[in-house]
Order: sequence, then structure tokens, then C-alpha cells
Amino acid sequence: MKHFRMPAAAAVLLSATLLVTAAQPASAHEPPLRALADRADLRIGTAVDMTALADDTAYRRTTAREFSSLTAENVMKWESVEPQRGTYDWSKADELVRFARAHGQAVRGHTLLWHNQLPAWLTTGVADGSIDAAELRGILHRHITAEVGHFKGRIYQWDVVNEVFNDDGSLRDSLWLQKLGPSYIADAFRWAHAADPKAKLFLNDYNVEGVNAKSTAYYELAKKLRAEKVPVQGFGIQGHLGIQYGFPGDVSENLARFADLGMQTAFTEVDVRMILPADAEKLAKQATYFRGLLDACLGTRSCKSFTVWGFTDKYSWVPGVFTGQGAATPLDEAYAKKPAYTALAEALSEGR
Ligand code: 9MR
Repeated sequence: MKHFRMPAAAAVLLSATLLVTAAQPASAHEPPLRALADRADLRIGTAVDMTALADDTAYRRTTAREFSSLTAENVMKWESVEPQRGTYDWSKADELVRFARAHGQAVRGHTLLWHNQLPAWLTTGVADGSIDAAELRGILHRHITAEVGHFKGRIYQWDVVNEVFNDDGSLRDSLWLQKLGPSYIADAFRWAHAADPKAKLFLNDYNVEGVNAKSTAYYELAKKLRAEKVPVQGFGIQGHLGIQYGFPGDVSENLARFADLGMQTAFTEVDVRMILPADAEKLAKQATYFRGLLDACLGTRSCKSFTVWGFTDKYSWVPGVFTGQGAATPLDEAYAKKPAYTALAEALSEGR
């Protein structure tokens, strides 16, 4: 048999390819999370830090490779998009939407109405009385209309109101409640729906993974709003957990009762922190927490997306807020896969 001789150019090409391949971690050959999630008919998402996306190639590549849904960690919040009254700055948010489009990713909008990260002109005006209740309601209407309108057709899920209940199930005593009364919630949903009728509109909060006073307050609110034909279509469970607190009970039951109302559900900001330093045992426990939430999501067709609040410990918000805690994401600071990443991949592989 004639010995096959490879043309020289092809041989060079092949060895170059082999070199490149060999330089990558073996895990680069495993299917990315988004491919596995596609098969399970789920969007797998991450929050995106726009500074890291601009400056860090590994961050950018991982964002593109692993995820099918992106959430702006900060750049769609009110203080970012309207830093001066009446002057909008969509530049960073537009950049995120462009990146998502270029990589075939969907965008979750976060967030239209919150008590944090409000522009200083607004909080100051309310505090010194120069903005009264009637004007504040008009400002909120305009904000929601402008922001949802700007991104119309490009956001599949909007966090319309964020963190409006306390853990005991009472409404949070925010400036919105103080000045506008509880009807601001229904108003926000109606205004958002008018600006983009196709986007799915979500309530969103933390400490609502299981059945408890806070998640029950959301359930009762959603039931009431839907009975009144207010366009609220989704319940977003943030999923900021810590292994030192135990895994919440009744997560599947909680999802099921919102599904029974005809609503979508989503895990919107999942991370699992621990007291540092991390060790093998804590990382293994963390993996079971990520998997526990994802399994609950995969267990119901109503759960449409599962988003982690950052995928690498390099940029996580946790250590800056909870002193001595961290290691909360599926990849470590050097982008190496932790047991949590493997647990997510395994759960997705098993499908719905
Ligand atoms: O991760 C966000 C961090 O960069 C900001 O400094 C912080 C400001 O409050 O908000 C963080 O994101 C929050 C999200 O918008 C709403 N749920 C809680 C998240 C973590 O604090």
C-alpha cells in the first residue's frame, strides 16, 4: 500500500493545530454549559461585569463560550442609565446587548425599580422635598417607559421590581412605598408592558428560594396582581446562598405554586458563598447547593433560565460585601473549574 504523504503546508497546519490544542486545558473539549442547556430547553446565564468584559480576554471568551443569557450586573440600573436628570447614557448597556447579539445570547433586563443604585438627583430631590409624590410617579413612569422602550424587542425577561419585600413578608419601607404607596408595583408592571408587550415581566428577590414568609408574600402578591389583570408573568429567585446557612427546603414546591398561577420562574443571581479559606469539603458542599437549585429549575418546565451572579471568583461581589467570605462562583480566580461547575454541567446533561 502506498504510504500517504501529507503535503508540507498541511503538515505545518496540522502540527500548529495540535500545538494549540495541546496548550488548552483538557476540559476545553467538553461541551460548554450553553450547549448542554440548549438540549434541556433552558437558558443558562451569567451576570456580566462590563469592565472585566472590556479588559480581560479570558473573561470575554468564557462569557461567550459558556452562557446563552446575559444580565448586566450594574449597567442597566437607574443610576447608570440616567446619571443626570433627563440625560440618558445607554452606552454600556448597549455594548452588552451588542455582545450578546454577536454571540447568539439572550438578555435579561435588570432592573427597572429598586431601592438601591438610584441616581443621586432622585434620592436628593425626594429627601429635600423638591420632588413631591406626584412628580415622583411621573419620573418613574418616564424612566420605565424610556428604558424598556430603548431595549424593546431585545430583552426576553425584565426584572421590573426588585427586592420589594422584607424577610417577614411585609413591604419594604423604600422611598417608593413611602411616597407612592403599594400601587407603585402594579403601575411599574403596566408601564413596562406598554413599552414592550413581548418581554416577560418579573418580580425578583433574594431569600425566596424555599417556601417562607417572604416567598409567600410574593405568591400572594402575584396572585392578586394577576387576578387584577396586571401584566406580571415571572417570579425571579435570586439564589444568593451560603453553605454555612444550610440549603433551603421546599424549593421545588415553591416553584410549583408559581407555575400553578400560570407564571414563569427563573433563578436570576445564583452564587454560593462560604467562609474563607475554601477547602475541598466546602467546595464539594457548594457544588451540591448549585446543583440543588438547578435540579429544582430543571424539574419544572416553568423555569426558563438559570443565571449565576458572575462565573469567576476573580470579579465576584461577595468578598467586598461579606468580609471573610467568598469563593462563591463556579470558576476560581484563574478560571479553573470548581466542583460547582462540574455539578452544573452534570445536571444539565441529565436534562429535564
Ligand atoms: O453585583 C452587584 C454589585 O456590583 C453592586 O455593587 C451592588 C450594588 O448594590 O449590586 C450587586 O448586584 C445585586 C443585584 O443587582 C440585586 N440583588 C443583589 C445583588 C448583589 O448585591
